[in-house]
Order: sequence, then C-alpha cells, then structure tokens
Amino acid sequence: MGDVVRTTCPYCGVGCGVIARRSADGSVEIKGDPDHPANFGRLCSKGSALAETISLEGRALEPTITGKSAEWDDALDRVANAFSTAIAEHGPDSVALYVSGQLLTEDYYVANKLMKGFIGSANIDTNSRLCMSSSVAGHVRAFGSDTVPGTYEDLEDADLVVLTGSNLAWCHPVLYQRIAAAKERRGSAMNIVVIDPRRTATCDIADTHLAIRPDSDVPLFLGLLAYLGNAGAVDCDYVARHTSGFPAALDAARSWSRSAVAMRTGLTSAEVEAFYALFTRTAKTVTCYSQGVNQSSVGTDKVNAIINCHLATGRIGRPGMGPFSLTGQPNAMGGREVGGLANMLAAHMSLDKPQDRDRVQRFWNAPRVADRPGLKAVDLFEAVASGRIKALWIMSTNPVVSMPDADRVREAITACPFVVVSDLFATTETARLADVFLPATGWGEKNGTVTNSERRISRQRAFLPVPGQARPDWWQLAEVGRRMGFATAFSYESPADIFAEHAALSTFENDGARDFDIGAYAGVDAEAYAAMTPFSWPRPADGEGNARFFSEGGFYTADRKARFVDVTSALAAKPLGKGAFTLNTGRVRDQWHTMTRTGRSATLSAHLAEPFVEIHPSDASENGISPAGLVRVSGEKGDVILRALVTNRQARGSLFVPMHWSGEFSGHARVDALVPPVVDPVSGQPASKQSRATIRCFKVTTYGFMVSRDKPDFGDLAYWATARTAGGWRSEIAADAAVEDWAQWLRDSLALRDELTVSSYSDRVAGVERHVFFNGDKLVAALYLACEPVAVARNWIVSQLASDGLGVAERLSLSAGRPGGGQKDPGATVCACYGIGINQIVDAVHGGCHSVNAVGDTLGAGTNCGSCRAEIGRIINGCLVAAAE
Ligand SMILES: Nc1nc2c(c(=O)[nH]1)N[C@H]1C(S)=C(S)[C@@H](COP(=O)(O)OP(=O)(O)OC[C@H]3O[C@@H](n4cnc5c(=O)[nH]c(N)nc54)[C@H](O)[C@@H]3O)O[C@H]1N2
Ligand SMILES: Nc1nc2c(c(=O)[nH]1)N[C@H]1C(S)=C(S)[C@@H](COP(=O)(O)OP(=O)(O)OC[C@H]3O[C@@H](n4cnc5c(=O)[nH]c(N)nc54)[C@H](O)[C@@H]3O)O[C@H]1N2
Ligand code: SF4
Ligand SMILES: [Mo]
Repeated sequence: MGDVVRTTCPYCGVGCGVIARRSADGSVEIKGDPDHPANFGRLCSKGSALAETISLEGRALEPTITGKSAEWDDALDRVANAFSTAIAEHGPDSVALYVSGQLLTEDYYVANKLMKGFIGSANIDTNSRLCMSSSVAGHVRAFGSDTVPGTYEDLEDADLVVLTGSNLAWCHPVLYQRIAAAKERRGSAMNIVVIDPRRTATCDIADTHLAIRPDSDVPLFLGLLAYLGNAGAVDCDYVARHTSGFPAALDAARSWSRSAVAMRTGLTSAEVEAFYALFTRTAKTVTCYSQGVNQSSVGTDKVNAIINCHLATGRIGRPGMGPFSLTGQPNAMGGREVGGLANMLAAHMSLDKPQDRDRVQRFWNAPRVADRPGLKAVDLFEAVASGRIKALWIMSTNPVVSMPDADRVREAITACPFVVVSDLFATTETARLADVFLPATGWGEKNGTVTNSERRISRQRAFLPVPGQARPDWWQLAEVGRRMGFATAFSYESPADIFAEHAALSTFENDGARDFDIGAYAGVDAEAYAAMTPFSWPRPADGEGNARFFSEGGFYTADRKARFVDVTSALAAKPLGKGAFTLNTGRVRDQWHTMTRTGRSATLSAHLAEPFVEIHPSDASENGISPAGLVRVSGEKGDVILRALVTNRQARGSLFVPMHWSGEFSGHARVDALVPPVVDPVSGQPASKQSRATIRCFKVTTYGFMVSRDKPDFGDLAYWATARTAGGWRSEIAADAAVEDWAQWLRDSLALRDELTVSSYSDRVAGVERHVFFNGDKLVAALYLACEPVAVARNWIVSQLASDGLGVAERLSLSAGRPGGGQKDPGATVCACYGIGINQIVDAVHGGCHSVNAVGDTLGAGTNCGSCRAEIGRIINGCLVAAAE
C-alpha cells in the first residue's frame, strides 16, 4: 500500500490539500485531499501531474563553488565570509537577499530574521514584489494592515462575483471550479462578471465579459463609486462609524460620468450602466482581483478603487461580500506574515514604527533591527548593476527570466562580485551565474507550512527521501547565520522550532493590536506540528478568532477606521504610438512560471507546446501576419521571436505573450527581456502587463517540426522551442539561412550514432524534406521540413516515440508525417490528464456527445481535474454550429 502523507500543492495560492502515496517500488500516486477545506478533493492539471515533476533527473544534488563540487562546510563558510566581509567593508546595505513566495514560511522567517535583525539591513525583497505588492500596499492604505478580509466560501455564497484582472480558470483552477459548481447549483441567482481586455477561458462561466481597455480599471471603479453615491446605495451607517475620507473620495469620483467611463474603458454606455446597476442592487458581492490589477503602474490605485466601493457599501467581512485579492504563489501570504518584503517587518509589524522595531528587536534579542525600508526588487537589481551590492543571495526564484528588463538583470548578476543561488536545479538561467550554488530540497522532500489566499495555514510534508546533498532552505540560512556569529539566534533544529517562534512573535505584545495572531501555536512542539491540520488565522491563544475581518470595522489604523483613498491621479490614457501595441503578458493553463518544474512533465507540456503571441485577426492581417507564422515582437528593451496565434479573443491593439518560456525551452522567447522596468510608485510592483511593443513577420526560409528521444542542441538556429513528451522531446524549429544537409544537422544536434536506419524524402522544388531515424523497430528522431509552417500530424508522431515496437505501416506513416488508414491522429491535446486530443473530441461530438459531460462519459476527457471543460464546451459548440450552417 505504501505510506500516505497529507501535504499541500506547491503551485498556486489556492493551496489545495494533496494526498501523496509512495509505494515500495518508489512510485508516487497523487490525489486531492477530500478533507482539505481549500479543494475538498479536487486538483487541477498541475496538481494532478505532480508525480511527473519529482524525478531526480537534472536535479542538482551537491553544492558547487565556481561550478566545481564542494563540501557543504566549505560552501557555507564561503557564503558567510563573503557576506561578513562585504558588511565589514561596505556596511550592512552592501548585501542583499532576493527570495520568493515559493519558500515555506519557516524558510522565509529565517531569511527575514537574518537580514533585518542580525545583518541589520532591510535589503531583502522577494518575487512577491512582482506579484502581490500592490495588493499589500492597497490593503495597508485602506485597512492599516495587510489583511484579506474574506474566505473562499464567500465566492460560492456571493450573488455577484466580479473577477477583474484574473484568469481564474487557468491560474486558480480549483477556485474557478468551486465557483463554476456553485453557479451550476444556484443558476441565475449567481452572476459572474469578468473584467479583462482579453476574452479568457474564465469568460466561459461569465454572464458578462467587460473587455475594458488596458489599465482603465481605476476609471471604471471610480464611476462605480459615483454611481453608488447617486443611487443611494451607500451604507451611511458603516461609512460614518468605520471609515474616514468618504466625502472627498466621492467628490473626486463624481467627475467620472457614465459616458466618461465608457470613453475611457472602451465599453458601451449600456455595458457600463448594466454593470453598475447590477453591482448596486446586489448586496452579496465579492470582487476578486489578481495580476491585471496588481501588475500596473497604477496597481495600488486599482486596488483602492475596488476597496473604496466595498467600504462605501459596507460590503466587507460579511458572508458573500468583500474585496478579495487572489494570491499567486503557494506562500505569497506566508511571506507577508513574516515580513518578507523590503518595506515590512515580521508578523505584520511595520519598519516605520519605532515601537514595532523595538518589540521585534527585544523578541529576537537582536543586535539591531533595520530602521528603514530596503531596496525593492527593481531598485535592488539596479543597485546590483551599479556595484552597490557586493554579495547577493537568490533563493527559490529565477529573476533572469521573471524580472522586467531581464537582460539587464542578467548583466547585473553576472557583474556582482559574489552571488549565491539556492535552487533545485543548477541549470536555470539564474543558477548558471552563481559563484556558490546551494542545492535545495524541493516539494515532497521538505517540511514546513504555507498560507493560501484565504489566510489558511497548511502543512507541506515530506514523503520522499532527501536526495543527495540537498538541504532545506531554512537550514542553509540558519547555517550561514551561525557562521556569521549569531549562533543562538539561529540554533534551530527543525521547521517546528521555527514555526513555534514565528507563532510566538505573532502574539507577542499583541492584545488585538495586530491582525496576524496565531498565538494558539506559540511554542508548538514537534508532535503537534507533525499532526497540524489546516487552520486559518487569526487563531489567538485564547480562542478561535473570527472567520472574517471588518464587518464591524476594527481596522488597524490609529483610530481603527478604514481610509477611503483618493485614486484620481494618473488616469489619462497613455496613447499608443503609431504601429505600437500594448504588450500584455501572463500565464497559460499548464505551465508554472519559468517552467523549471512543469516543463519536465510531458502531460503538462502537451497543452501548449510552444511560446506564442496572441493577436487579433485584423491586426494580424494589417501587419501581414499569417496564422502559425513566426513573428518578431520588439519592445523598448529587446525582442522575442514567437509563433503567431491569430484569435479574436485578443482585443485589437494589444498582444498577449505568456511569461513562461526561458532559454532552457526556447531560443528567443524570454518575454521579460523586452518589458521595461516601469513600476507602480506606491508599491514598486512592475507593470508587467502594459508595455509597448511592435510586431512584424519574422522571415525564415525553412520551418521544421521534429521529435527526438534526447533533447537536441539547436546551435544557432534562428528559432527553436522544445517541449517534453512521453519518451522524448518535440521541437519546432526554423532557419533563416540555407542548411546544406538537414539529415546531417539532425545527426549533429542529437549526436546520433551512424548505424541507425534512416528514411529520407526530399522534394527540393517544393521545399519539403523528411528524415526519420529508426533503431530497429523504434523511432529515434524525425524531422519534417517545409518552406511554410509544417502541416504534419504532430500528436500522432509524438505518440510514436513512446511506442516500443513499430510495425511496417507505422514506419511508412512516420516517413509521410501522418497516420495511414486505420490509425488515428488525436490532434492537439485538450485534456492533459487523459491525453485526449481535439480530433477525438470532434469525433465524439459527431458520434452524438453533445455536452461536456457526454464527452466525459465517452472519452474521460474533462473528468479528472476539469481544467479543460471550458475548452471542450467550445469545441462542442463549434461542431454544432458548423453542423447547423
Ligand atoms: N497555470 C498557472 N497558474 C498560476 C501561475 C502560473 O504560472 N501558471 N502562477 C501563479 C501566480 S504566482 C500568480 S501571481 C497568479 C496570476 O494569476 P492571474 O492574475 O489570473 O494571471 P495572469 O495571466 O498573469 O493575468 C490575469 C489577467 O489580467 C489581464 N489583464 C491585463 N491587463 C489588464 C488590465 O489592465 N485590467 C484588467 N482588469 N485585466 C488585465 C490579462 O489579460 C490576464 O488575463 O497565477 C498563479 N497561478
Ligand atoms: N512579464 C511578466 N513577468 C512576470 C509576471 C508576469 O505576469 N509577466 N509575473 C510575475 C510573478 S506574479 C511572479 S510570482 C514571478 C515568478 O517568477 P519566478 O519566481 O522567477 O519563477 P519560478 O519559475 O517559479 O522560479 C522559482 C525557482 O525556484 C526553484 N525552486 C522550486 N522549489 C524550490 C525550493 O523549495 N527551494 C529553492 N531554493 N528553490 C526552489 C525553481 O526551480 C525555480 O528556479 O514572475 C513575475 N514575472
Ligand atoms: S488549483 Fe491546482 S495549482 Fe492551485 S493549489 Fe490547487 S492543484 Fe495546485
Ligand atoms: Mo505571482
């Protein structure tokens, strides 16, 4: 049967409970935990495929110093010495830590304690700066604290769910499914409005999609505040008792008439009116927001514009009501609890308040506590570039791929005198630049806690042996702390010790003055920590704590009143230059950030196997771009080469490019290389979704598709992108210069042995070539070339890589690039869990399956994680419409 361990998914902020079962043969089975209150047994495609991402292939299993294997002692001494020397020579602000919302709370706590309390600088920032910092700043401005007032249940109980700047279906899939199920149950009693310039998969459950112009959210919500005021929908009692600044905020908002809002947002007056009227009449409203709100030069204002409307109507902290910031990373919230951002202190205390600094210093028994904010991510890397930072430790994040102006970040790290990187892989584009590389234990190997979007703290538990010399991040930090002379403060023996201290600090001299209080766990022992079940904060020592915040006011400002924030600055639309587009960037369903983990899963790589840019059909034709052609997208800072995905889901005038593809999986698709480092002035969060770009055809002479057992070396090809498959790799390539002998190129790129059989076909006039290499009855590699995007049966060819014995018919078909009679091409993968392709779904529809459930009954598609149900619905509709025409 094997050991069963209850743990938490390491991907998004939904924070789903996972049951992992490891069998005696080492195989691992992953299931959703039916008892976990975030997911009640559900998992999305990424969670379901976790077992595919934990193999040790490619893992870094020993420390290295300048690329050579080293002992832990030497590596840690080296780090401690480099940090101590820099501090002695240049002061505490000459060193920095850049960490991650994917650290566990215990790791994060130690990093923050070391930096702010013992090194005495606040130069610790985190990738949460790129992710949640506008929400944090907006919460603090309005509430006096960084508090998410509501719970997931509110999203099911609400009569109106507004999703703005959130592609929930792809980025928080289990929460999306919870809302979808509630909607199915409640029918027209529940309304869903999606506000997003793109028509995303999330729009499939929406009653209304408001395709606003990029960055016009603030005017939309200002107009709403004015409308609420005019309609008499203000909760005057709540406003009077629990808030301040309302009259001024309302006055400022009143200049936003419906027609002004319509002009600025690009919506029709009727759309604006309908949304405002719906919001006004629906008391039980939750407004959820994510990166379309946060990642903007007016991100904090967007957050406050939303919160203002909820404060005005008193719709906060009551069942089914409230503003709801959806956190991205698994421990975005935990990081905020320990004060991981450069402008925060531990346990929701503030660096700006002398009494908070004093309290933390006494609690830690620290020699000093940083007394001013440190550098925020963009400024931090700027300081690295200018030589001010002499020693930098990057942990659990890949800034060479994910920071704006990524090439400059790469140059900065390269030039930094001393760089430490802690990661699972030494091959990431950031880890390659490390002077000292420290191998971390990963998900399934480490222990700790994470906090999800609804403030729920859950355990991550190890169920795998610690591989090689890998060590947990908290241990690495504590070892360096000890070696820097802080033996007592960093004498932790386990994550339980750290959590016990973190909980004790949360309740230390608190008495209700701070929202974050988990005093019930102060000093928790190893046994209780091992058995800990998910709980949400606050959980003070003397009781349960309320499920929600602020229904009766009690904000964390000096007068305990919330603040309305004037958000009327910086509202003018920024005109696009001639030929320019707004470059929107974000996520796809089955990849996670820089793909270091999800890129290893064949299942997850099947959905979208190549980097792309979405463009509206009219924009495409005006720019001479054809579907599936290659294009160059250029921005202020650089350019990328991508596949054009021509679709009317994209609005005119803007492009969408996924953020995921790094140099490990593509030749020239790292989109942050062209995003400029423009930030929100309040939060310092980069505006990753609103830069300017141009697009034009990228002319090539040859397009190719190839499959191979090993990962090819693409040399200096003009374009390549590669993805994992069962049994090997699939790659798209293109050349802009003649290649003399493609068969030889294929041999060289894969170092193929001479004795393989090769079947080649070449029509030089038509520009078509095919080379297929077999080892006996097994496919080793195949390359299909044409002078236009190659049309072959990709998924069928890919499936042949996993076959253990090919017959004559299959081999002939492989040489032709499509299956012969009797064999079927499944088509592009739609359902990742069961590997079901579009052609199979179309066949099922033609065979009489006219609903998503009917397709599920026949093929299984959509019945596991459910992430593809919307896409299946669209395919069914497409077939039925086509049949009716
Ligand atoms: N599959 C997958 N899921 C993930 C992640 C992942 O990498 N992959 N990452 C996780 C993390 S860390 C995060 S932060 C979350 C992010 O989750 P989301 O924020 O939902 O994801 P994004 O795709 O970044 O952006 C959301 C939407 O904002 C829209 N948008 C762009 N500009 C504007 C605007 O001006 N106004 C409005 N209203 N909308 C706009 C975009 O078109 C996009 O559809 O996802 C988490 N979940
Ligand atoms: N253009 C654009 N850029 C963006 C965004 C966008 O929407 N558009 N979104 C931004 C957002 S919201 C985010 S959150 C960031 C994410 O960006 P990153 O944080 O850079 O992305 P990840 O790929 O998640 O990087 C995590 C790294 O940690 C490693 N790792 C995994 N587990 C562990 C562990 O336990 N310990 C250690 N030490 N390492 C581990 C992984 O191998 C990986 O290298 O990207 C931001 N950048
Ligand atoms: S929704 Fe998916 S990625 Fe997010 S925590 Fe749940 S299983 Fe993991
Ligand atoms: Mo994020």
